[in-house]
Amino acid sequence: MNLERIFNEALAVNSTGFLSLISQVNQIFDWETEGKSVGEAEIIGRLVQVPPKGEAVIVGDIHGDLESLKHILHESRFLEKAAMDGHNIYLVFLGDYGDRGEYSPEVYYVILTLKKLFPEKVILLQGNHEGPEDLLAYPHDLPYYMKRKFGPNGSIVYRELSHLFRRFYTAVLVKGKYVMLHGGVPSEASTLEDVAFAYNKHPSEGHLEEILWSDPSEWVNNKYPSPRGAGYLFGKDVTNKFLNLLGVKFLIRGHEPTDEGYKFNHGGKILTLFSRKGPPYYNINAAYLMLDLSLQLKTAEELEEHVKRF
Ligand SMILES: [Mn+2]
Repeated sequence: MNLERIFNEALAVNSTGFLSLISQVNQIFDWETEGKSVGEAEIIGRLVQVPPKGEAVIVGDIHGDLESLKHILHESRFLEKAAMDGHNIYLVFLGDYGDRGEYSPEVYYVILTLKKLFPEKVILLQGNHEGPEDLLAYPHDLPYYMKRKFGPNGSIVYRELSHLFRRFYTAVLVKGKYVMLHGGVPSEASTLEDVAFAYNKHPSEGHLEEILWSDPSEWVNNKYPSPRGAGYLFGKDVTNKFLNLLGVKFLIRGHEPTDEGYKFNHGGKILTLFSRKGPPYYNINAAYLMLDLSLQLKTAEELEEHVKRF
């Protein structure tokens, strides 16, 4: 399967084809259950624990920008590498695949196809645009784009896809090195299980709201209600406590538009990736990360060398 073919399929697919892909990915999530190893990764609740070896391509918000997604997959050579025997490579998406870009259905089609082709290598995280119905980002244009693409069947495709969102993972942990999630630090978390099992509770009662919605701030101690209307702005103290709890050096997240495609916060301990271009953000650059997971990176400068801007 080459890249061109996947993208052409995404443009040409009908509602039956899309529904069949959703059902195949549902089956993959049925196999990837608690306590089970998926390849070399271990599943704890909805946290994926990955051993610190091999390569990882880490992608921030795509928001319906099919061109940027194609660029990242092409430049990173993910498909070729993933098809090579014994080549250890992960492709991690930090969530927010749709909305705010007109190719939202096509982007979901591509990422689900990648999951179907390489279930052990592709990790799909949940963003606030894949959140529960009553805590969903607004505007949420995906249902509109689905109807435009599939006519009346668009609402069925949307319903099935939104059920699938709730099975996406919450976080990735690379032991001793990185934690990856969509938005921010669950400030009251005191164990790894608090993160791994956050999906069990309604976001407003547990940690999921902060994971999906929060943003780091340089001017806040502890936390302050977010102007987004959900989650918090959180300070460096909250970040340090969380990184110590998990025994990792860096938090890698998406969620926030940045002009350069990436930014660091909290003394270089948080890296934000924003991997799409175009309206409504008009950022000059977008970026993703390509990492050798075995490297012992200590400073933001060392991590920054692996950021790919475009
Ligand atoms: Mn977001």
